[in-house]
Amino acid sequence: MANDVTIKPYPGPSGGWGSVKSVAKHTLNAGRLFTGNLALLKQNKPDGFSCVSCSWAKPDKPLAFEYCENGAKATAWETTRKRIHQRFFEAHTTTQLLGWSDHDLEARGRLLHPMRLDRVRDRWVRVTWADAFREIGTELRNLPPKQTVFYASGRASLEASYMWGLFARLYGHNNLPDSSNMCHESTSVALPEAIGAPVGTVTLDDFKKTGCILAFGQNVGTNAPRMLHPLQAASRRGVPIITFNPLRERGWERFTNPQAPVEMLSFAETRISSAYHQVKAGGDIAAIMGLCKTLIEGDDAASGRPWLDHAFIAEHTHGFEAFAAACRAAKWPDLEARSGLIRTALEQAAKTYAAAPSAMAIYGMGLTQHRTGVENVRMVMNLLLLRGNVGKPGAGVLPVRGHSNVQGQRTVGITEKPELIPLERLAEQYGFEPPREKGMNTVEACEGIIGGTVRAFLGLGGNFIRAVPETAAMEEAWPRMRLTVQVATKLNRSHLINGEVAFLLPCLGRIEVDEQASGPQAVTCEDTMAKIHGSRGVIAPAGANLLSEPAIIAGLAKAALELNPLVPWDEWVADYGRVRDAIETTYPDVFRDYNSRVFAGGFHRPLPARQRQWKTDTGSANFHVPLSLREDLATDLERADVLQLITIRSNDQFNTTIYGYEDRFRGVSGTRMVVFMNRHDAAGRSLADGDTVDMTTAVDDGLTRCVKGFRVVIYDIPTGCCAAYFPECNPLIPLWHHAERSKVPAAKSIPVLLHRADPP
Ligand SMILES: Nc1nc2c(c(=O)[nH]1)N[C@H]1C(S)=C(S)[C@@H](COP(=O)(O)OP(=O)(O)OC[C@H]3O[C@@H](n4cnc5c(=O)[nH]c(N)nc54)[C@H](O)[C@@H]3O)O[C@H]1N2
Ligand SMILES: Nc1nc2c(c(=O)[nH]1)N[C@H]1C(S)=C(S)[C@@H](COP(=O)(O)OP(=O)(O)OC[C@H]3O[C@@H](n4cnc5c(=O)[nH]c(N)nc54)[C@H](O)[C@@H]3O)O[C@H]1N2
Ligand SMILES: [Mo]
Repeated sequence: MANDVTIKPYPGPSGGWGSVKSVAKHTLNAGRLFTGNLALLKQNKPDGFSCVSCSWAKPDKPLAFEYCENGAKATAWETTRKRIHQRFFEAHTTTQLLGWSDHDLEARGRLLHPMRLDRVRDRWVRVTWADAFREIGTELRNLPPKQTVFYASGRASLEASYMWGLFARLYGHNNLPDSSNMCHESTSVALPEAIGAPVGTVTLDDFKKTGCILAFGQNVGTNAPRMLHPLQAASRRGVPIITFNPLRERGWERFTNPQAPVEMLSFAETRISSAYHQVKAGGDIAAIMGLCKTLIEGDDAASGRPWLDHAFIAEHTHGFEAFAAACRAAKWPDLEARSGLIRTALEQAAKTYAAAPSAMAIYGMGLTQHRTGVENVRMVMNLLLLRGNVGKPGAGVLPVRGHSNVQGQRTVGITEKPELIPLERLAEQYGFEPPREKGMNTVEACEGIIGGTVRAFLGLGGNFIRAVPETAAMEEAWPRMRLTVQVATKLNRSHLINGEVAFLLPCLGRIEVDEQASGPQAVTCEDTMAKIHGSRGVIAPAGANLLSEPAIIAGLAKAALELNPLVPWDEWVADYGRVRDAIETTYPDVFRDYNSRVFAGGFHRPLPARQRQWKTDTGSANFHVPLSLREDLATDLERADVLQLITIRSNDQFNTTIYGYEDRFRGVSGTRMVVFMNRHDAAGRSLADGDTVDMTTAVDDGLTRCVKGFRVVIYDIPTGCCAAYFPECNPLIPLWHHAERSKVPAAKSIPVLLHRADPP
């Protein structure tokens, strides 16, 4: 429950004593001070488990404590001693539970038994695994495969993900939306076009060699805190770190390493960013255009050292002239107005970048979750290409992925795009005719659910209904589906709104020992630097009746599909090494000698762009001219009373999992119902700090979208933007408000109107 509300600026650095206190609180809350701490010693270690929080890279030589504040919270949350017993569901109908907060639902603890929804009594009722599989199998056999959706949240291992994707295709569809569709899909569209690689090119080693770091739209202190270590080291070497973010995120400002006793005892802080530019939400194209214009015109005028890497541009790129012409033609007043930054600041940033022998660009949801998400990423690539900053030491692009294996799921087949799958090989390996039509991504699945063409939804983890846009219409349409099945560790809102026939299947978490016929199993994941490594559970399972994700997928598949001797589901479950062999057969180039290499330190997936080989349509790295400097032509953003709402994560959450009500770095404690606003925007609306407002979406499509009861917090944020937390604000996002082509919901630029709430 939310407790006393305090809102006051936080003076401390990221990390530091605040982080130590927070870890202690969450470990104690989970009742896990001892075993939880022991588990932490194995976190991100070669003989231990891979953190279940973010996808940040695991170093070759891990620290004694290779975890961060938020990784520790994720471990405490999964390894909690709290359990949801059957009597809980006897005592609560799902309708009653809909009134509970996200925090309170998950805080009840781990799910223990498979359950079927009793619609008459409106309650979850315990069933056997055999009955659950049989009944779901019967339903699936009666449904048209093309009208079913198999969602995956990005946590499942490579083994489970491969089996999930194969199950979908054997069943007969490519409807495999995943959390990446709400996240880095803009990257997955933009980077292949630009450099022929779907993922980032930077490795941890590049941090040690880089001459400059540019950071756009990522919140390191909360969402990838272990990146603060290489950033701290780079800053200490004098590497300029230039950050673009509407909010002054503490992680990009300063850091105290909580694992360095001298630093802690002396309260020493390291400055992280050397320059911080509070770009307007959606202003990055204009800002980067300003940098590129400075570089190109500086180079035009240079008599001595060139500003651009001409040899690289000539040998390796395509489209430079058109891009350079667009930059020269861009007008500074437009760039300033769109970015909210002044010319001299952009010129200075460009000069710092131009002086560095190498540079890397880091980015996150602040770029991908815009209508121009794909173009934003292309602009980052333009900037890097101008100075040959790909495929050389210390240089490259670093999209910071979200879930711990979200990148890997794509690598082994979780995608709705059949062209990304070696279908011929699958056909040969398993003797079947794989479906060849494009499947549904997340937005398309939502459209199908609302429109009634999707009849069944199976979710491998996640909290789909809470994470997607258009909450009201989704919650209204969801129960019209025939079948909904959720595989989960903890109770969430997606388990309270159900299809006609519904099952909730509890699984082991990655931290738990996974005992199968051949002994305890290990799984594998791919991190944000495309490194594939092993993970072994270390603590006892939360319950004796839990199954692993591979075992659940195999159970479902066997019940729903005709027997196929070429797909040895049982043998795979008995020994996950056999799944890895199968993955290697399907993807021999990526997973060569998989079983032997992955547990001997892991291996990087081959990325031709790292060697300056460009698998693009032109055979070169491609420049791209942005279509517009504007974020959004479809909505009324130009209206003076409209603000662009950025939805953000607090320091006490992992996506829809709300650990608590403490957003330390932003100084908010005891509540999540706040909207951060610029002083002038508040004054212009006769609002003051502490006032309560409702928000509605400022679009004209016949639907009213509203969220109520947000406390105004006057904050250091550019005018024209405001910020509030995800997922509380998801009811405001129209389903059609998404990035062009990648269809990532534009959660960082929702046009909203604020209204003073009526007095109670
Ligand atoms: N502890 C914790 N760790 C996590 C998660 C979590 O919820 N909690 N989630 C995981 C997942 S799935 C993901 S995808 C990642 C998300 O990690 P991030 O990519 O950091 O995502 P957000 O928290 O949404 O923060 C986006 C940042 O972009 C900024 N921003 C917003 N709009 C703009 C813009 O127009 N331009 C620029 N330049 N900046 C902008 C915001 O101020 C904010 O700092 O983290 C992963 N790690
Ligand atoms: N407005 C707005 N919306 C957003 C975003 C935003 O920034 N703003 N971000 C988007 C992004 S980047 C993402 S990735 C999505 C996240 O969307 P999802 O991935 O769907 O959501 P999560 O909150 O990560 O899922 C949490 C649930 O996963 C289950 N779970 C946890 N561990 C396991 C496990 O090991 N196995 C299984 N089977 N289940 C498990 C638990 O039951 C838990 O309740 O949200 C998106 N939505
Ligand atoms: Mo994400």
